Order: sequence, then C-alpha cells, then structure tokens
Amino acid sequence: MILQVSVRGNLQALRVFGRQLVRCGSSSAPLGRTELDDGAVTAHPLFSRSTIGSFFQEQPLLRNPFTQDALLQGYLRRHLPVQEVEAELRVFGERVVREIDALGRECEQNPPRLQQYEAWGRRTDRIVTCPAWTRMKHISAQEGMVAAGYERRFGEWSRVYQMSKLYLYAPSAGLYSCPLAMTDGAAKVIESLGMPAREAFERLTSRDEKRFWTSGQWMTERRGGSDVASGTETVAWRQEDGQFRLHGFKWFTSATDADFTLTLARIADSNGHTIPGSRGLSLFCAEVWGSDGRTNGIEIQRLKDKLGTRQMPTAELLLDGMQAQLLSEEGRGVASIANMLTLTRIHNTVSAVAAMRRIVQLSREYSTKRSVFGKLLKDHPLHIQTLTRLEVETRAAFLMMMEVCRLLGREETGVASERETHLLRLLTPVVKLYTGKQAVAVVSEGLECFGGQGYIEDTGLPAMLRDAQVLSIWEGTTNVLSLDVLRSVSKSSGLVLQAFFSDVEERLRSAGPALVPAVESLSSSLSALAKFIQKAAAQNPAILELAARDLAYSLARVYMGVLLVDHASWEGASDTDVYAA
Ligand code: UCC
Repeated sequence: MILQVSVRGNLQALRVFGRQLVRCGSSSAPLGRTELDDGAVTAHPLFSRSTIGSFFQEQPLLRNPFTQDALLQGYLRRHLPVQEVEAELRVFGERVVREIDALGRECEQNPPRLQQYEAWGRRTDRIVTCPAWTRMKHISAQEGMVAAGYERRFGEWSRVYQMSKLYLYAPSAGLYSCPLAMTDGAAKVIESLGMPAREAFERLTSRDEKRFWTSGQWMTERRGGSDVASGTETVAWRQEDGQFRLHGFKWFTSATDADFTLTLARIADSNGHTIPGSRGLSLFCAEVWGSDGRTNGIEIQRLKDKLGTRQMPTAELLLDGMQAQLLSEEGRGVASIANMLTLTRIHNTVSAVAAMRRIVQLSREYSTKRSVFGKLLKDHPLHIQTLTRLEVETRAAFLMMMEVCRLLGREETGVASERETHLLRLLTPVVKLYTGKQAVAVVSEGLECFGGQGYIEDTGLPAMLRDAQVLSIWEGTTNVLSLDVLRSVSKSSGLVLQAFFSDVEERLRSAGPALVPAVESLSSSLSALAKFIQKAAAQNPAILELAARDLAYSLARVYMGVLLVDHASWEGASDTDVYAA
C-alpha cells in the first residue's frame, strides 16, 4: 500500500490527492517520504522513480554470432579446417556486433524515399537512401561478400566459406543481403556465358568499395513474376551500333538503387513483331544510371509500400528507351537467367537459416536473464523443450543449406560428379522453399520467447518476422518452386531422384552405432517416399502437380534428417550433434 490517506468523503480525498500531486512535482519534496495534511506518511512520492519501480528487464545481447554458433564451427572444423577461415570469421563476427548490427537498425529506421522531381519541376528519379545503407555497400565490398565466391581462394570450398560469412552478416545487414544476392547472381550469369560483360563482372566481384557495383534482377512485370514466359511484355529494339533500347514496365524491382541490372525482353524484328512465350525471351544487361547521375532511360514510377524489407527500395519502373546489351543468345533468356535464380535462391536460403539462427541465439541468451515464476526461463523444462525444437529445425536447415553451397562450389570448380550436379539441381528449389517457410515459423515462435517484448518495434524483433515473410515469396513462391522440383525431375528423366536416393542410402549406411534409431526412422520414411513417388508417377500429370508440394516437403525433411545423422556420425561430432540427430 503506497498511499495511506484517511479521508472523509470524496471531496476531501480529491483535495488531498491534488495537493499531494503538487508536492510530488516540487523538487523540495523529500524522496521516499511524503507527509500529508492529516499527518499520514507515504513511503514514496507518486510518479517518482521509486514509485514506478526500479526493475528493468535485461535485454538480450547480440554476441559474436560466429563464436556462439557451435554447429557452424563444427561444420567448418569437419570440412574446411583452415585456421585462416576460422580467424577471419571470428573477427568478422566481432565486426557484426560492434558495427554492422547498429547500421542494420539504422537502415530499418530510415527507409529509402523517392525524389521524383526537383524543386523546379524537372524529373530527377532519385532514390534517396540513408548513409547506413551506403556504408553496407562499402562493408560488403571490403569483406568480399560477392568476391569471395569468385576468387575461389578455397577451391571447391569457396562457396561454403563465402556463404558462412554471409550467414553471419545477413541478420544484421539491414537487408543488404538482397542486392548482394542479385549481384552474385548477375556475376554468375556473366561468368557462365563466357564473360560478355567483363568490366561489369569485375565491378560486381570487386573488393574495392569505389569500384564495387551491385546488380538488380528485373523479371517481374505487371502480369506477375512467376509465369515470366507469358508475363514479359518488354520489347527490345536493335540499334545500329548493336546495342538495344528497351521499352516496358517492370512491376517489382528490388534494390532499385543498384548500379547495374539483368532483365528480360523480347527482341522486335524489323516489322516490330516479337515471338511470344519463353522462346521469345532474351537476357539483357544495363547500367541503371548514366555518368551524369540520371537514369538510363528509366522513370521510377513509385516505391512499393511493403510489409517488410522496408530498408531496401523496391520500385515500379517504366523503361522508356533504356540502353541495354544483349547477354544471352536470342530466345535463351529464361535458360540463361536460370543461373541467377539458382544463386539468388541459395542466398535466400542463407538469409532464411541465418534468421532462424539469430532468433535462437537471442532467445537462448534471454532465457538466461528473464526470470518468471521464481526461476530463469532456462530452468523451465517446457521453455527448454521449445528452444530445443527451434534448435533442431535450425540445425537441420543449416546442414541442408551448407550441403547445397558445397555442391555449388564443387560444380563451379569442375569437380562435381554427375550425381552431385543432379543433386544441386534438385535441392536448390527444395532448400529454398522449405527454409523460406520454416524461417517464418521459427522466427514467429522465437518472438514468443520474449513475451510481449517480442511484439515491440524498438526491440528490433518484429522486423525479423516481417523480413522473414518475404523469403517464401520472392525468388519463386513455395508452389512455383514445388513445380520447379517437378521440372527438374522431368528434364532429367528422373535422374535427380535417383541421385537423391543413392546419396541418402549411402549416407545412412555409414551412420554411427549411436544413431540406429534415427537411421531406422529415416529408412522407413525413405521407403514411404519411394512408394509415394512410384504411385504419383503412375498417375496422370494433374495428380502429380497436386502432389508437388508434398513431394518437395518430404524430400526436404528426409534429406535434413539424413544430414543430421551424417553430421552426428563424423568422429568430431559433439553430444549435441548426436542428440539433435
Ligand atoms: O525478382 C524478384 C525479386 C528480386 C529480389 C531478389 C532477392 C533475393 C535475395 C534473397 C536474400 C535476402 S522476384 C521474381 C521472382 N520470380 C521468379 O523467381 C521466377 C519464378 N518462376 C519460375 O521459376 C518459372 O518456373 C520459370 C520462369 C523459370 C518458368 O519459365 P518457363 O519459360 O516456363 O520455363 P521452361 O520452359 O520450363 O524452361 C526454360 C529453360 C529450360 O532450359 P532448356 O531450354 O535448356 O531446356 C529449363 O530447363 O530454362 C530452364 N530452367 C532452369 N534451369 C528453368 N528453370 C530452371 C532452374 N530453376 N534451373 C535451371
């Protein structure tokens, strides 16, 4: 009981209360003791620090995401035991805590804006971003976020190294992971086409912050971004110098402040006719800004008002004579941009798994500070069970992500077997669709670990959930990617599935003795999956399409289970690795 006032009647009470308020407001009121007119004494003045209370919940601290991540460290010890990598990631993890995380928050708090006109009415089409966003670009160059994939310092393991770094970076990077994904994808396309745009490639993969370029990927038009073949209306007109002028409307262009872009268009013949469908699409590249800072024949119509990813400009663009260079063979646009899709889908996966890992790290840290019902959260079995489930989901997703990065690195350095090439094709859509969805579930559950605080904006936690939601949408929705799984099966005449089964069976055969129950459980899932596929294959294509998502999910879950077992079977595995499997 704070206020002990004996009053007769309401009027008296109000008078006393009013006088007390005045006294409490005056600096002469003694702290901790207030004398009232009738001689009663309160222990504390109203509305002072002591009355409101002096307890504050301790906030969860971001600690070095590399040293906190036993699985990443274990994975690298197993596959890439190079002192230099370990030391670099440790130092980079410190940089994330000291510098990058705050910049990422700044990007969220200062979203980009469009300045369409200058004061006197001329079009400017400028996207104004905050200094922290520019800083992210410089840091990305310095740290070789894209370059690392092409320098190939660690041979076939270079992608694992690059993506490990990106994995530490992404949750703090204020969505700079998005332009980096597209930049990496553009570099990959140029490299795979034999360097038709060498200077651009050098800039996209540069560590020099003054030379470094980012790239966009403009595929989506008003008719939508999934069915690119029938949705693309942009027309390319050939010029006398062999360059093209593009006219069309791009409906979703992410990270539109990029220096460079890849885009699809239909080449018009001398009569102005174009070829419909996929066969009519060609791939172009273009610089977005001229040397005078003006756009290259582009009008920025507006910036999108999005649920999340607010740090990053996403725009609608009218291409009104954008000068562009043809990159692919004519009519090979979709097949040529597929390499970019592979890269951006892998980046998407890295961002998804990194978001899961970050929320688990913060929740675990918080559980050592937050006390409820007389003990810390970490001492509540039900809470630990929840965290454990999140940990297992995150571990499984991490291992599948790393496996795809490993396969990519092997393919790019020419050492992948045929089976590995098939697996890369199959697993890329599988890992993207599964982790994109799972990130939303894990981050959402993770937010709950902070109670109401998980719902409060300036903790930075809600932005994680908003930003996770896009991961299952862009770069192919869950259903579009499930159909891509079917495409990979039919294009390879089933060889991708053969590769999957033989890889899985081989890994299960070499599982350690402690893992027998897990192996038994996986073997029975595997037989069920094989039966499901046989049955589905015997059905008509419409049924197969209906089964696409379930097939993709089953492939993901079985593969993740197998990778957990595989990782728990190496001689350096920890008890936690075995327990998780
Ligand atoms: O742009 C967007 C947002 C950008 C933001 C990026 C940031 C990401 C970073 C995340 C980190 C934070 S959103 C745009 C989203 N749209 C998409 O992702 C496209 C989704 N739609 C598809 O994937 C479709 O399946 C299409 C467009 C690929 C289907 O096109 P078609 O023309 O109907 O496909 P076809 O006819 O089946 O295939 C044409 C060719 C074939 O090769 P050839 O001719 O040699 O037989 C296919 O094998 O393309 C090949 N192909 C592929 N190859 C098609 N898909 C693939 C693939 N995934 N991998 C390899």
